[in-house]
Amino acid sequence: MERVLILLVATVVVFVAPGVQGTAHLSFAVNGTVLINRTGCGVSKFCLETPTDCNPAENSTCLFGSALAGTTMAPSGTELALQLSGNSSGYIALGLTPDADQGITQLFVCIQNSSDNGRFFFRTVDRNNTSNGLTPSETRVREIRGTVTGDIIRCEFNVTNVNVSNIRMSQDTVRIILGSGPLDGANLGPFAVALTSRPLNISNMVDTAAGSALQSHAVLLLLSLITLSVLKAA
Ligand SMILES: *[C@@H]1O[C@H](CO)[C@@H](O)[C@H](O)[C@H]1NC(C)=O
Ligand SMILES: *[C@@H]1O[C@H](CO)[C@@H](O)[C@H](O)[C@H]1NC(C)=O
Ligand SMILES: *[C@@H]1O[C@H](CO)[C@@H](O)[C@H](O)[C@H]1NC(C)=O
Ligand SMILES: *[C@@H]1O[C@H](CO)[C@@H](O)[C@H](O)[C@H]1NC(C)=O
Ligand SMILES: *[C@@H]1O[C@H](CO)[C@@H](O)[C@H](O)[C@H]1NC(C)=O
Ligand SMILES: *[C@@H]1O[C@H](CO)[C@@H](O)[C@H](O)[C@H]1NC(C)=O
Ligand SMILES: *[C@@H]1O[C@H](CO)[C@@H](O)[C@H](O)[C@H]1NC(C)=O
Ligand SMILES: *[C@@H]1O[C@H](CO)[C@@H](O)[C@H](O)[C@H]1NC(C)=O
Ligand SMILES: *[C@@H]1O[C@H](CO)[C@@H](O)[C@H](O)[C@H]1NC(C)=O
Ligand SMILES: CC(=O)N[C@H]1CO[C@H](CO)[C@@H](O)[C@@H]1O
Repeated sequence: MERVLILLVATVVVFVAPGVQGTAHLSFAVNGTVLINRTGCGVSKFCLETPTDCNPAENSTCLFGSALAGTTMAPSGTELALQLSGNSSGYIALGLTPDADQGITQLFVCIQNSSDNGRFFFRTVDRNNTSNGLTPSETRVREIRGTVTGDIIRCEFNVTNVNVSNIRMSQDTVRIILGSGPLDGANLGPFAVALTSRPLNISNMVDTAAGSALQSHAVLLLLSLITLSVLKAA
């Protein structure tokens, strides 16, 4: 009986996650297609990239990350759709942290195993701000998709239960960190931060934490009112 169950489970895992490895807190999408581009940047999703404004769909040197916040607030918090694309013979990673210099960063890591034909796999780790040490975390991640083409790693995934409260209480602002590192055998080598975003509102990634989009709407309204009155006066 047990053997049958194990076989069944193994079959399901192989069916759901062809070519990828995972642990219990990770679940992979059936469809491995990964399309990452700038469509919606600054409008529906927040984008962070180096070199400035590079498009991961067009330039393989582009290290790119994006975050899109769901409109419905689940009881456990906002659901984020995250994307990551970059060139590395080891791994690229996107981190969420309230403060890049303090506490802990939740890192989502997309990896290619170059000693196994660039096989894609995925991990979650916590990065210690001070020591830069990486320890495995149990952060739940859903709908993971990943591909490796040459040294270009592309992945996207959904984080359900973004818990920044275990980093610093009662804060709904978050910074996104992008970076990369090598794979040392079975372990992640040191993480090198490439860039860090401004503070973002976690339930609305496109706005800054201070709600500047609201302000810019107000400014636009004001400008159109001024324009109208100038036109009327003329
Ligand atoms: C996978 O997703 C792509 C892009 O959304 C779509 O064109 C394709 O039909 C999907 N394939 C399967 C098997 O669902
Ligand atoms: C851009 O990416 C989105 C998914 O994030 C996809 O639906 C769309 O087809 C892509 N556009 C192009 C031109 O590849
Ligand atoms: C890709 O990015 C590199 C580095 O910024 C730049 O030199 C190159 O012109 C870009 N290529 C394209 C096709 O945009
Ligand atoms: C990609 O990274 C590798 C090292 O991992 C480097 O040799 C190569 O030049 C890079 N390619 C591009 C297009 O940046
Ligand atoms: C991933 O999260 C985004 C943003 O919350 C949501 O719109 C999308 O439906 C989610 N995708 C899946 C497959 O659940
Ligand atoms: C982070 O690393 C420092 C220095 O190694 C250590 O003292 C501290 O306990 C670590 N913090 C956490 C939260 O693991
Ligand atoms: C968030 O993390 C804290 C500390 O690890 C934990 O006590 C709390 O239950 C977590 N919240 C959720 C919604 O998972
Ligand atoms: C990478 O692939 C090699 C060869 O298959 C394997 O021995 C090693 O354990 C893999 N590394 C990881 C982190 O899975
Ligand atoms: C974050 O965005 C949400 C949804 O748009 C909004 O209700 C909230 O007031 C914002 N928080 C801050 C600190 O701007
Ligand atoms: C320099 C710095 O901000 N260190 C912080 C790193 O994170 C630990 C644990 O969260 C804090 O206690 C330190 O103050």
